[in-house]
Amino acid sequence: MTAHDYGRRRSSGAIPPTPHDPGPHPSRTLFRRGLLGAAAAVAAGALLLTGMGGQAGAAGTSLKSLAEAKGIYFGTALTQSNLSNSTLTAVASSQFDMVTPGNEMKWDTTEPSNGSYNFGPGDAIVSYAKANGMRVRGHNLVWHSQLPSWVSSLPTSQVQGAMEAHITTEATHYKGQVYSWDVVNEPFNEDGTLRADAFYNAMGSGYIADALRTAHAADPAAKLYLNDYNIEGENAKSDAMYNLVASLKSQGVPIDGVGLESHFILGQVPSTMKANMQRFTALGVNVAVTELDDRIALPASTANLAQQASDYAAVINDCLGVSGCVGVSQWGVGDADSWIPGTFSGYGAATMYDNNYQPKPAYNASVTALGGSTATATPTPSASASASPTTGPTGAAGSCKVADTVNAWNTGLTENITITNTGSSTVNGWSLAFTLAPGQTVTSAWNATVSPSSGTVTATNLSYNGTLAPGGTTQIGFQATHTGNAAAPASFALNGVSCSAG
Ligand code: 9MR
Repeated sequence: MTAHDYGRRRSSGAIPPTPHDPGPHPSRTLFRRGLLGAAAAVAAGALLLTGMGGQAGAAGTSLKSLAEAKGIYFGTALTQSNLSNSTLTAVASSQFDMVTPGNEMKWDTTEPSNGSYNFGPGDAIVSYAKANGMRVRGHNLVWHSQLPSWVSSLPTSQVQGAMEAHITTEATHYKGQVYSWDVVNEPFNEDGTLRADAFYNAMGSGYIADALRTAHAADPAAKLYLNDYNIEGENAKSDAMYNLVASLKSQGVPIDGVGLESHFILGQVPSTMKANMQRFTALGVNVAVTELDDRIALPASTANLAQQASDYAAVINDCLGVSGCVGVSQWGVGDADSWIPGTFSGYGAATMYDNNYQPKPAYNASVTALGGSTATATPTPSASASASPTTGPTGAAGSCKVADTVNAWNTGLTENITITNTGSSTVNGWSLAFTLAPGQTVTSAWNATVSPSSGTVTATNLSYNGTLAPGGTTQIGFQATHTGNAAAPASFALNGVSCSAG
């Protein structure tokens, strides 16, 4: 297996008939119900979340709050070294509610020599997740890669014992702390045969059922997954996974879900992804998009970023369209921490956030797919620079309207502002002027720059939300301290034209 296999386009030939949509999956219904309270809690906790967020971190438009309102989660992968990057973690904690450790729970880290365990790095990820109200996808227990050489050097008669001990020890250590486990990772070759790795060579195909049973015994509450790449659409490899899951279910082996890694190449999200997910859920298991990214041949053009936005929206819509798709996780937070450039020479820009952790068009498209609203964004290859205002709305006063909401606590507040162009001309670059109540001082803002920090201030568009078509809206916000007066501004003016309220 080479890294270049990830996201390889598969032929859609020789596809078996797709089972019908199974309708609402019981576990999904339960999940949705269980989250109603959680979604309300997130809304109530808006101040906290925006305080940690910074850019594009408004709770009202965060990926996680929108996802939770739809009954799914939105996750990311984090490595231990990511935790010391405060720009990265500000985005992670404000936007995502599920964490997959990038490397810290893999065998080479957790049991580098036989019987000698190291859970420190994995524990650090779990602590971060807990501190930020996020759940954890345990990743992973059994995998041919990042496997210490002592395992593959064992006599075949000792591999089963080593595998069971590893699973039992790790799953027991994290019992009650992980939402799910990728129990077996990437078991298949591209043609749908099982990989002849140390586990298969020692135990044959039965190692998979044995691993699942062992994990279930150690942590009966964890959702147990098989995870693989190039099984997103219908093809020989996903057929093999389908047949394996059907067989495991018929034998009563504990399996709860299938993870579709989803390392895509730009423009190649399979058209059969939704139907493929539906056939898995019809077997009585959940599915999840576990490692989403969408790589682009660099440099990424405006058109590439627009295509990536459409790819992200397609994946999210596919998940939302399948009862039993429990969530979507991106592999990494932003382009700067993505594995892609290090593995696929000449490729990158594979995530929703650019190298400076500014949201890209794929972020806006994801928000929209989740039912939120963002700017009428013009995709741009460089999402970090501010554009300067150029022309304002033509026409008289009343060609803009502004709705704002203040959430205040004793010494602080957050304010979310929705700007709508009610005129008949496109606004290309805008600044919104308003006066803060005495004692209010802006400490951070999202989707706009705000300056100065008190008195009469101006919020200016960023590069990705400067264009407002007629009827178009954009949402911005800021966090401020106050000294007792948390009142909203009395009026707003867009490019010098005063706006109506609403
Ligand atoms: O993101 C991980 C990267 O840091 C490692 O170098 C790499 C080594 O295999 O594994 C990456 O994560 C992989 C994940 O565990 C399984 N699916 C593919 C991911 C990307 O390689």
